[in-house]
Amino acid sequence: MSEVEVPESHPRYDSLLTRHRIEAGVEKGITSRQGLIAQGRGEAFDYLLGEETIPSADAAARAAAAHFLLADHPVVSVNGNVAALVPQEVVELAEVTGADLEVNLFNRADERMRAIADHLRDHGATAVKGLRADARIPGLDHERAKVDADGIADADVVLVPLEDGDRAEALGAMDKTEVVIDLNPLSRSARTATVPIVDNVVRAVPDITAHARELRGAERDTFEGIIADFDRQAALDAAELAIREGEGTSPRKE
Ligand code: PTJ
Repeated sequence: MSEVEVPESHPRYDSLLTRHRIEAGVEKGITSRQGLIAQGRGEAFDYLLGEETIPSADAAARAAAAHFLLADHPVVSVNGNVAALVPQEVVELAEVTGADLEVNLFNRADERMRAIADHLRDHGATAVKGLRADARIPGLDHERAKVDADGIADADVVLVPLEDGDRAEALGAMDKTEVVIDLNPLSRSARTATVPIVDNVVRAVPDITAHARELRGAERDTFEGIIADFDRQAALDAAELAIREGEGTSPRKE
């Protein structure tokens, strides 16, 4: 037994653990109640994907790692769901790639911003941005526009997991390279991203880190080659096919 009262051999163990973490996040004031709804939506797509990283998502994670390692200033944007599901993993990704961590919320509240920053520090983060909010993303009229001048506003590459389409488009308009993790290949954020990773954050974030560890120290040409070879439309199409037809996925877990 671990965090949840079911054995790891249970066919729905990963899914139950993920649900439990989101519930615990809500109880701790880290995750919004809307985060529960987002989780349910993501879970449905993940079920259809076979709850595994399909090859096109792994290729996208590798391209994401190459972008991060080539960047002057990469930033990982963290919301309430990400903080609850993968706090340790985003800290590790930031460490391996030299990225900043910035809290950015759709349902922004000072208390929740601080709770998330503290939670990330409890998991080893040394610096967490987002609380200063001294810059704005142009063209957005909701709370997600609030960013740090020396964080997302200054970044050339931004990882935006579980994003809403508005900010994805606004960041794209600022000429930033956007890596999006979203289980829905039809979502506006996935369709806007430079690199859409159609996978669960619980698998995708460690996958980017693993690729970054392997690629660290490689020549610039290697990163540029991986980026040039990645076909974002093919990745979206492969994910949609996998969801519609179970193409390339393991039998779905009941
Ligand atoms: O913490 P906040 O205030 O910033 O709010 C965060 C949420 C997620 C509530 C907010 O951004 C939101 O409402 O998002 P949406 O519009 O519901 O979009 C969430 C997207 O993420 C959907 O396309 C889901 O399929 C997808 N998704 C949900 N869970 C996961 C996921 N994608 C990857 N991994 C997941 N675990």
